[in-house]
Amino acid sequence: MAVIEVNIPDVGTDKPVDVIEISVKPGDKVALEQTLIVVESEKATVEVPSPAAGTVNSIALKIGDQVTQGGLILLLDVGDAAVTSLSPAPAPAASTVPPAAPAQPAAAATKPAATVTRADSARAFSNANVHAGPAVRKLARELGVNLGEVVGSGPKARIIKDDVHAYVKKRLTAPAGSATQPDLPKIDFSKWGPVEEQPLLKLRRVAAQNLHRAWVTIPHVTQHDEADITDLEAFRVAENTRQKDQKDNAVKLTVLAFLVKASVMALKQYPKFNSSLALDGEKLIVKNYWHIGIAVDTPDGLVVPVIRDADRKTVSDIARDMGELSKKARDKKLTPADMQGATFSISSLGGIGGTAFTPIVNWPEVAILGVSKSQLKPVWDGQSFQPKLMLPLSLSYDHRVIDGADAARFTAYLAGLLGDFRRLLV
Ligand code: CAO
Repeated sequence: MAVIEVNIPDVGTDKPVDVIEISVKPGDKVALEQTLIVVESEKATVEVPSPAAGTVNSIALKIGDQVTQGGLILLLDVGDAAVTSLSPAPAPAASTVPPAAPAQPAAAATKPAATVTRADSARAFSNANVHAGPAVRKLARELGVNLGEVVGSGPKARIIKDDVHAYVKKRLTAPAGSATQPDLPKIDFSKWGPVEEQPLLKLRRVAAQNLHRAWVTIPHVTQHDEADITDLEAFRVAENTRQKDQKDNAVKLTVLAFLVKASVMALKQYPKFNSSLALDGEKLIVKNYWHIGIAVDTPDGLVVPVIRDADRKTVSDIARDMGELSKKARDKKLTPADMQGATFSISSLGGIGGTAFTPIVNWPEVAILGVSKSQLKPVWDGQSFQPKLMLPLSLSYDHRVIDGADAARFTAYLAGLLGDFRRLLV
């Protein structure tokens, strides 16, 4: 009987590496090249194969140990073999090997570590720097799972096979077309204090899904600008007073109604903002109708009813439509048809406050206008500062469709229209 020492081979670094898995136990019979342990450096996970067939006599390491080349791994009873000490050639962990990589040649006792595949090997994603053993890595490779997205439930957050299966199941059962949530660890908040669980209403869940999908699929940029609405506001207030004095059923002209009208004119001037990107990404569908979605805040969540054919309506018509739609929204009486077909949306927080925000584009639209609270500001007219009522505009857009310069032109044009509202009449 001959017992040999099996030592840590050259794993491509002089620094200590962590033992992250011990794949055998004393008494196990191992075959030539069967994995004995797995070590992990900053750059790669490396399986250390057995340099000979035999029976594990004793193991000199435990998980978490830091080891360097030459350190003892285990004693192996190899029967009548003549050798007394072997450093096996390391094999890269299964998942770090590109699928088409040729098999490594059989181990030689002091083979250099040229066979170690680094974490940056040619794969769409690398599973090298995750905490998982070879069997789990193999399973992940077979299923095409990016272990970086899997949360480990084993000791020290180690990924086990059940975690991979649970991840695949979750991906397969996600609603079609929904954006998948990254796999986040479940947190027990009650560890730190009392909590209560409140179920989310369907409306809020659907809105969350839509917002998430838009956020992850659209490269968003927000262009900020200001419009001088001093004259517009003076006109609006005077007109509301005049109408109220004249008729009982006068419609209140809102800032938002003027914004809808001005936006339609800007959309006509810059038609790309009134388009959708085809799913294949190869064409733009430019719409020759102007239906404007208005974000309405309700106790159950955000809804976006649509003012149809806003180009054919007066500011009073738009104000009336908006009043009816927001009432319907708050009374939960909106139908799906009321919320479909918008070509551009406006989200106004002006009645509440704030100086700017970044609205999320309401896919399949390509832009959305955010409006914050107007403020009286000193504006230099070339000779002196004048008090001007400035309205903050925040235009978020899909950068695949719209360039920054286009967005700056759009908001400047819009600000110009609001600054001289007579242009809305022509
Ligand atoms: N700056 C300053 N004041 C403004 C303003 C602005 N931009 N816009 C409105 N106001 C004032 C109005 O003058 C009005 O004041 P008075 O009551 O003194 O006349 C008050 O705010 C309410 O305005 P309004 O009745 O015209 O309503 P609105 O047009 O601001 O808003 C609606 C209507 C449906 C858009 C709004 O109720 C709403 O739901 N807003 C929230 C939308 C939202 O949640 N967006 C976020 C989406 S992203 O999460």
